Amino acid sequence: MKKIVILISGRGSNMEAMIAARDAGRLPVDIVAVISNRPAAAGLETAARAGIATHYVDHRGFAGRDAFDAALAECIDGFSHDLVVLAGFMRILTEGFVRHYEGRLMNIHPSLLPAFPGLHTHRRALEEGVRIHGCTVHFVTPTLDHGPVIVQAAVPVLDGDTEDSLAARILGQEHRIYPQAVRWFAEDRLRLENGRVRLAAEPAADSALISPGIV
Ligand code: NHR
Ligand code: GAR
Repeated sequence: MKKIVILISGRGSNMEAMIAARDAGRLPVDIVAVISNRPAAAGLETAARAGIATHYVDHRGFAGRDAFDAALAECIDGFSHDLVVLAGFMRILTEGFVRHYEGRLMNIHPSLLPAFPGLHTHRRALEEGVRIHGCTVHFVTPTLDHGPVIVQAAVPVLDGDTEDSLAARILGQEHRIYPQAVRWFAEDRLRLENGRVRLAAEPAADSALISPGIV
């Protein structure tokens, strides 16, 4: 079973969706740790209540991004793991950090990338008057919010929407697609080819029952 470390900064509802999916048998992973850059993140308590190891590495205690990222990597690498999942993690990561986890670092971003990289995506979508908005799970690369797309979900922007109503509609989709993307990783079905993510077909249900040479 693959092991994952989840990085959060706040509420942690995407983390909770993964815990729920794991508990329901829909996400075959060990969640070995939840780490926050904010000591007061509500998600740390949720994770601890679920019996998961929690840590924080407070970015305010470091002179710069390199020093923070080094301490964060040390904390992460203290746990044996296969994948690092950014779930509402709010610090931009240095190139060195990202390279260290290349191909095993995922993020969920609250827009249909490449539209609206960066912060305040719902406000900007409303300002631009787009009719379709959404969320994207991608592998993280050094260029912010530009890594290969794994899966996206779209929602309509409705008349009268506010930042909050739009965020809530999209969050419902985040909770659906992020556990799905992590499940594909856990099943070894994601491959990078020429900078694009390929999803391998689901193995046939009975393939594990047939051993080569035994008929
Ligand atoms: N790091 C790299 N190198 N590449 C990515 O694609 C990353 C990343 C770090 C985080 C998540 C991202 C998002 O989904 C993410 C993707 C934070 C900021 C930001 O501006 C922007 C995008 C994302 C996360 N953070 C401010 C900073 O100075 C702090 C903001 C705050 O603390 O509230 O780091 O949107
Ligand atoms: C989510 O909408 C996530 O996509 C977004 O923050 C929210 C976190 O919610 N991420 C970013 O904006 C990253 N910069 P959660 O803590 O309840 O999962």
